[in-house]
Amino acid sequence: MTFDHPFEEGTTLDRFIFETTQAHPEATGQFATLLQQVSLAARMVSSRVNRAGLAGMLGATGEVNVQGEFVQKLDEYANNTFKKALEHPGVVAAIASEEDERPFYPPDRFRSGRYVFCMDPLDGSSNIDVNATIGTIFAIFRRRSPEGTRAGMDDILRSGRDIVAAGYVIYGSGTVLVIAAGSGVHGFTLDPNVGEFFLSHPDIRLAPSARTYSINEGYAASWDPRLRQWIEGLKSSGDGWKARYIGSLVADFHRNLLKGGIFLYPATRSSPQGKLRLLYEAMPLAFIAEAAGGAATDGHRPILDLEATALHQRAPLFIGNREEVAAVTELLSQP
Ligand code: AHM
Ligand code: MG
Repeated sequence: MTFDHPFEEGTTLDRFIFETTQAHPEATGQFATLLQQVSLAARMVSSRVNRAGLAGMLGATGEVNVQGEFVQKLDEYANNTFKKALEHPGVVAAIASEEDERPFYPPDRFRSGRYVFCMDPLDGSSNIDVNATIGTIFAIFRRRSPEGTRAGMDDILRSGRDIVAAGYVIYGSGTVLVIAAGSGVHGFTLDPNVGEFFLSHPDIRLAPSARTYSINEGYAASWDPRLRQWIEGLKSSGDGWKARYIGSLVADFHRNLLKGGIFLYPATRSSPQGKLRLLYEAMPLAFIAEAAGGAATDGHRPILDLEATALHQRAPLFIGNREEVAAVTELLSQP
């Protein structure tokens, strides 16, 4: 999707969606509705994340909270909220979620729409208890089977090149929604008083050079020795490299996207395929990285060239500035 005039800061997400989809007369409105529902779910999760400490205290005893609802774990809440927002308007055919073993299909009373939504509803779950930044990551595919019929695995297990849009929401000191839908990468910040996202980061391009590396160095002993050497090289280069690792992929990626950097989650001895999931962590962020002028590989091939063969498949991930991603990939691809 492209548009022929730049958006100004302060444009609402709603207006952005309206203008970008209106430029496509063939659009049915499903994509616009899908994004609006994503925005709604993100605002609901954001609100819950901000109250989590309180809700958690009351919920720890298995009590009901002040609203009389049973307190759910935040990741379950996020999972259910996104599914609830997306199941009824006739825009999705299937939802694949990190939280669900099997895909979710909209109940028969709703129309099965055009898009497949793959998500990690609350990434960085180990950060929940300590109030550090967490987020939602998603990729959107167009289904292969006809609309109105029940979708199947064939609609979900796809090549990263089939992604039509991807995005993430970070719930940090502010809530930011970043979206790539074919017209560049744009970031919107939630104004909690208005309850709307406003364009705050138009046309994000990766900073031209990287000086931040993000990797869990606690596992260094079990990395490929060539990777260990490469990281040691950065540290001893005197070029001003900094290590930054939040332990929330979405937050580490966001920082590197805005400031320049490389995030690495390599294979380790105990996880030969790394830890991160291909369909709803690596692929969407790879789509965004490429759209912002960066790159992402599994150490051998571009992430977007991979084909998912299982819902919860893992892949090593090297993502960020092109030059650094290319250097690591070249290194690891050697026999
Ligand atoms: P999650 O989806 O269960 O939260 O796990 C994925 C998270 C990523 O956000 C993060 O990059 C990674 O796990 C951190 O793992 P580690 O603690 O092994 O460094
Ligand atoms: Mg995750």
